[in-house]
Amino acid sequence: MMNSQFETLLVESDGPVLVVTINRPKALNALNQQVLTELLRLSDALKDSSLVRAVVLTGAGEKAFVAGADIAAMAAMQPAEALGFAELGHRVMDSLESLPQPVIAAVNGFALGGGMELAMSCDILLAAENARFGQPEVNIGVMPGFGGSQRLPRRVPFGMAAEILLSGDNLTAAEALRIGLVNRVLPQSELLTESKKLAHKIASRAPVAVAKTKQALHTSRQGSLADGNAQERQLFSELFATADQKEGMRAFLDKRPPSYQGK
Ligand code: DAK
Repeated sequence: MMNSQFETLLVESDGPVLVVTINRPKALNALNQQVLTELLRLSDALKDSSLVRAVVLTGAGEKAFVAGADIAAMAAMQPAEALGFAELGHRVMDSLESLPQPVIAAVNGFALGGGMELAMSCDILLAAENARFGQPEVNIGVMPGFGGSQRLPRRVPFGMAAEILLSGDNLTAAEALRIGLVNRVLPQSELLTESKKLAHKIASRAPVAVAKTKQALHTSRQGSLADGNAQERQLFSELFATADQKEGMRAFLDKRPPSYQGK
């Protein structure tokens, strides 16, 4: 994954962990067409990468993760164009969510509107103390367009989602922790280190098992328990065709650490 392929993203490999930084600090990393297109391109490349085992997504600077969809770019849109923009946003969020690699959002400041939606398309959210979350779309005459009305009530209690979506108010990092939107709140100076540490831990586990677990986890938010369990049985059985299943269990029985190949 080369930095030179992107103008609005910084990508940096740390062994099996890829750190992706949205880099438009002058606009508080707001999501315009270019950022969205580049995120989609990155995600397409990642899904076939056997080198990257976990991803950390963050924003440039100490002020914002992503302050939203780009209001300047949206201001003059007519409905047809808005639909196209929302479709692009949805493709990006769906694509990140369905990556085989787990994605950790390291929320280093404002995560508003499209920024909160982007964070919610990641599997795990860690926040800096100065992080602020919100879906302020109703304040500017619109509603969430990148999945916020659907992903937020799947992550936090319905009434909390309703208040956040309908009031347009921001939440502090402590409030986001209390409602379970984020897993941990960390000093800004420790956010990236801790996010990478968790990513490295995940990257050390059996990769196919991690990917299938992520798939089952996301299925749990969609259909019935019976359908989810049917998928779980299927995915579980498929893992017994991997070398890593043999290795993981053999290593346990031999009392030594496993060495995984990702197949
Ligand atoms: N878009 C574009 N530019 C933004 C931006 C945004 N979302 N947020 C900040 N900026 C820009 C500011 O305009 C400013 O630019 P300059 O004036 O320097 O050129 C620069 O970033 C620094 O921001 P501030 O000067 O405002 O910084 P402050 O510290 O004073 O305030 C703030 C920080 C985050 C509280 C404030 O910038 C703010 O309120 N930003 C807007 C936050 C917001 O409302 N975000 C949600 C956007 S709406 C849809 C598709 C998508 C969506 C909806 C519908 N369809 C297609 C149907 C999604 C909507 C959203 O995400």
